[in-house]
Amino acid sequence: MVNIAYLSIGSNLGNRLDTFQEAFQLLAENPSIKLVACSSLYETEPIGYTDQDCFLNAVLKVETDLEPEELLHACMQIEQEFGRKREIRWGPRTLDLDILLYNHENIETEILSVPHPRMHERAFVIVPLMEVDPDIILPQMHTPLSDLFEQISDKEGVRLWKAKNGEGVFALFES
Ligand code: A4P
Ligand code: MG
Repeated sequence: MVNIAYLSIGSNLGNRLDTFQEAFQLLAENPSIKLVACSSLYETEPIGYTDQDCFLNAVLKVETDLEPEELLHACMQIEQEFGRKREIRWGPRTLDLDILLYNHENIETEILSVPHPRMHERAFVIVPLMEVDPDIILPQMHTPLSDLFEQISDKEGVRLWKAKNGEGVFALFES
C-alpha cells in the first residue's frame, strides 16, 4: 500500500471501548487499508462544546491504497455503522473518525481538509499522535509535535485511560 495516513478516533456515547474495537475491526476488514500502529487510549475532557461526557480518543496509523476522499468515505461509512447522528457541531458522538494527515499532503476540497485544521491545537490529538510517531512534522509547519504540545493550554484534560500492552494494533483489547 502506497500511502500513509493518520486517523483520529473519538467516542463519548455508548460503550466507547466496544465501539473502538469494532471500528478497528471494520477498518482492518477493508482490503485497501492496513492498520500499522495505534496509540494508547486516552480519556479526554470535551473541547468546543463542553456540556457532554468525556471522550475516549486515540490515533491510528494506516497504510492505504485509497485516495484521500475515498478514505474519508470509508471512515464515514464506519461512523454510520454506529448510528452516528450529526446534531450539534462538536457535540456527543458514538464514533468520530477523522483524517489527520495523508502522506505529507495539503488537501483542500469541498469535503476534506488535511491536515485536519484544528489538530495542532488539540491535546487529545497531539498526545496520542506523539506516542505513535514522535518525529512527525506537520506539512507547512516547522514545529515539532513536542513544541505544539507545549503551546496547548488544555493538556491537563487528557489522561491515559488504557495503556497499550503489546505490539499489535489490537493489543489494546487483549487481556
Ligand atoms: N471534513 C473536512 N476535513 C476532514 C477531515 N480531515 N477528516 C469534513 C474528517 N472529516 C473532514 O465532520 C464535518 C465534516 O468535516 C465532514 O462532513 C467532512 O466532510 P463531522 O464528523 O460530521 O462533524 P464534527 O466532527 O462535529 O465536526 P468537526 O468540525 O470535524 O469537529 P472536530 O473538529 O473533529 O471536533 N473533544 C474531545 N475531548 N475529543 C474529541 O474527539 N471531538 C470534537 C469534534 C469536538 N470536541 C472533542 C472531540
Ligand atoms: Mg469528524
